[in-house]
Parts: sequence; structure tokens; C-alpha cells
Amino acid sequence: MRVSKYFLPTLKETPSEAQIASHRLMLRAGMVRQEAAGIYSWLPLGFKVLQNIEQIVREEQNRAGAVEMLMPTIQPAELWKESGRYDAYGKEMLRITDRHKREMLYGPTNEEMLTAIFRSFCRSYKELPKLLYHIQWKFRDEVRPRFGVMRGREFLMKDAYSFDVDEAAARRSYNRMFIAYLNTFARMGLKAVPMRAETGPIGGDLSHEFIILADTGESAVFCHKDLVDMPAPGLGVDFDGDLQPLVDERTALYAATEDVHDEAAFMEVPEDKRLSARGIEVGQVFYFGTKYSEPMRANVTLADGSEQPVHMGSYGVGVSRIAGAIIEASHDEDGIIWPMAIAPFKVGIINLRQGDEATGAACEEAYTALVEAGLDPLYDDSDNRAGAKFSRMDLIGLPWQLIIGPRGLKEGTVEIKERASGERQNLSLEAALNLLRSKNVSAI
Ligand code: 5CA
Repeated sequence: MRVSKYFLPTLKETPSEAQIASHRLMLRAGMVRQEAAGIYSWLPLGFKVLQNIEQIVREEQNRAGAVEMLMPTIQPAELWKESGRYDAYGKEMLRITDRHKREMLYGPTNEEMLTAIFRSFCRSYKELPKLLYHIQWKFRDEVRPRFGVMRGREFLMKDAYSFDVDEAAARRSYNRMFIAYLNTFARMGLKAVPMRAETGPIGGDLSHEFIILADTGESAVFCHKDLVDMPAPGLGVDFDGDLQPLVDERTALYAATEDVHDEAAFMEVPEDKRLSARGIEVGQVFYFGTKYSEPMRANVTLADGSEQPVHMGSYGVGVSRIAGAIIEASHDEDGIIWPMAIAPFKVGIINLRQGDEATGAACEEAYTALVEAGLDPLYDDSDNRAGAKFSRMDLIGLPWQLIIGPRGLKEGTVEIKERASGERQNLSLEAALNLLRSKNVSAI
């Protein structure tokens, strides 16, 4: 992409309404625009980031054996009356009346709808287990939408739902999602720690939140330090095998959000391993058994002919929140520092002397080569002065910058800068392109 053809409305001033770094940087980098409290447009740069996050989530869901589908944003109120949550959900639910005076709502989550889908097609234990997900916009009329996309009212969520014959089988589905989440967040360069959590309006008695440690996080959390740097299981994990030992490794050590925190148990953690911090919840998994299947009569026939409500769990990832969470975890005073896997463009090309023939030709050569290598470059071919190009490239945080100007070219070199370390190297254009090609991996 060429800057001259793109839409990149970066801001020089820091918007006054933004209280935390990620919100400020998303506005300044031209990623989002607020349309109403907690409701955002995703401008081209932000939308690319959102799509990259979504794609990693999708790949890891598929790898874990979940099957993608798509449910609508608008739901009929009847379903929620059946489960008993229509009144219980309260003011957070955006209620809508259609022209026929039918009660509708903008879905805050989809347990009811998927339970209804399941019961209309599945009747026998032979069809179990089933694990289905979608990636769809949700609406929750939060009392205090804040921190930009981190606590929005409209937000993008991946939500998966599992159906199993009994609790033991449901635990296996829970474990699949648990392990898939560890790999998902690791691929995004995030250290997410699973912590025991309150189940809130979703229900049930087993739940973990996946938490990124950050001073600006909304939740107070307590955990064993060793959990923070524990490596993810990796993409080679066998999802059809026994995942319990991998889950146990993480759940044996103390980790809890403040709602379920047990001070006495925490004191048993050796003092130098006790971590009390703040965190951002990027995902949550729930096992709630028959909470929805029982009132909604989602039953299956067992081998002995008896009928039983199916055992369920649900599994959410805050796709749009993660855009903010990654920036919160990875930025400096100059701007965002994208991990390679999430970066909207992998390389930024800076033309130091717009109009100079040799510089233009070298930039074009680099651009073509990087496009061919699948590195999705953003070429700053604008008429801005070099200083403005540098600071804008730092602000939008592309992992690599390729800086090309007449002086270097005379010596046969271009400059390459790594955004994260600030390290610069002067290389021939060919060597610079080779170096960039070698970085084109989305490692876990
Ligand atoms: N039905 C369950 C699991 S599918 C559910 O709704 N879980 S949840 O309430 O925990 O939401 C899942 C994830 O969505 C959260 O972990 C969080 O990352 C994200 N999320 C929740 N509320 C918001 C919000 N207001 N703004 C942005 N992201 C949110």
C-alpha cells in the first residue's frame, strides 16, 4: 500500500478524552474513531489489526476442533425468556422493538441462541461432542464505557459453545478451549495467565479468565509468578489426546481474580513468588452444565434410552479489546510497537527525498520485492518532510522500517530500523530485502 493512496488520518495532538496509552495511540495512529460512547468505527489501519487478531483466533479455534458459523446480532426476546435471563440481564441489554411490536435485543452473548439451534437438530448422544463458534459483534450497555475499545459498548467477540454428554466430557471441551487460548495469545505476543474467576451473568461454577498483566488493567489479580512466563503448549499439541496434564500444570499454581481471591491460599505461595497486580481480561471460559439446556429443554437420548439435558460450556475472546491490550503491553513514548503477527503492515518504506529519481526507483524496487515476499509493505511516498515521516512511522508501529535516501544510495546502502529495539543497520538494498524476508514468520 502507498500512503498517497491510503487513508491514514493520524493526529499530532494527543486527544484529551483518552486516559490510557492504548486509547491515545489508537486515536493518534488513525486506527479508530469514536461514533458514540463506547462505539467505534475501525479505520483502515485499525481494521487490518482487527482482522489479523481475528484470523489468529480463528486458526487456533479450528486447530482445537471448533467449527465456525455465524449467528445474527439481533435476537428475539423469547429465547431469553425461556432461559430466564431476559429480566436477569438488566440494563446492560439493549432492547429493541420492531415494527410489529415484537421484542428484540442486540445480543450481548449467544448461549440461548446456540442452545436453541442445538435442540432443533441434535437429539442423541451419538451426535456429541459438538463445539461451535462464531466471531460477531456484541452490544452491552456498559455503565462506564471507557479506555476506548477495551471497554466498549459495541465490541467484537469470538464466542464458542460446547455440548457434551456429561460433566467429564464437558471438561474435555473446556480443556480444548483452555489450551487453544494459551496458543492464541502466545501467537499475538501476549503473556496471558489463566486465573480462576467469577462466572457472573453467564453462570456455572467453573471459570477461568485469561489475564494480561498491565498497570492500567481493570481487574486486581493475584498469582504465582511462575505462571507469567510459562511457555504456551505450542501448535503441535494433540487436541484429541489427554489435555488434562497441560491444564493441571497451570491450574495447580495459585492464580485468581479479586472476586474469587482467597487470601489464605495466596499466603501459601512462597513470598518471593507472590504477585499481586492488575490485569486486562482478554478471554474467559465457562463450564455451566445444564443451566441453559434444562430450562430450554435441550435434551439428548442416552444409550440406555433415557433423556438428559446436555452439558454446556461457553468460551469468549475479546477480539476488539485485544487490539488495545496489545498496545498497552507493547508501546513506548514514540508510539505503538506491533508484534510481527499482528502488525497491519510488516514493513514501512520511507522515501527520504520525494522526487529524486534514483531514490524513487530504489523505493519502487523495494516495494515490489516486499509485496512479492508477502511482507505487505506501507510505502510513505507522501511529500512530507523526512522528520514527519519518521515520527509517523514510529507512531503506527510497523515492526521494520526501510529508509531510502540519495546519500545512502550513493554509497550503495539503505537503512533498516527495527521498531522494537531501535537498532539500525546500513546494508545494500539486496541484503536489507533478504533480512526482511527472513523475518517473515509468525512464530509462537
Ligand atoms: N458467553 C461468554 C463466553 S462466550 C461471555 O460472554 N463471556 S464474557 O462476558 O467474559 O466475554 C468474553 C470476552 O469479551 C471477555 O473476556 C472480554 O475480553 C470481552 N469483553 C467483554 N465485555 C467487553 C466490553 N465491554 N468491551 C470489549 N470487550 C469486552
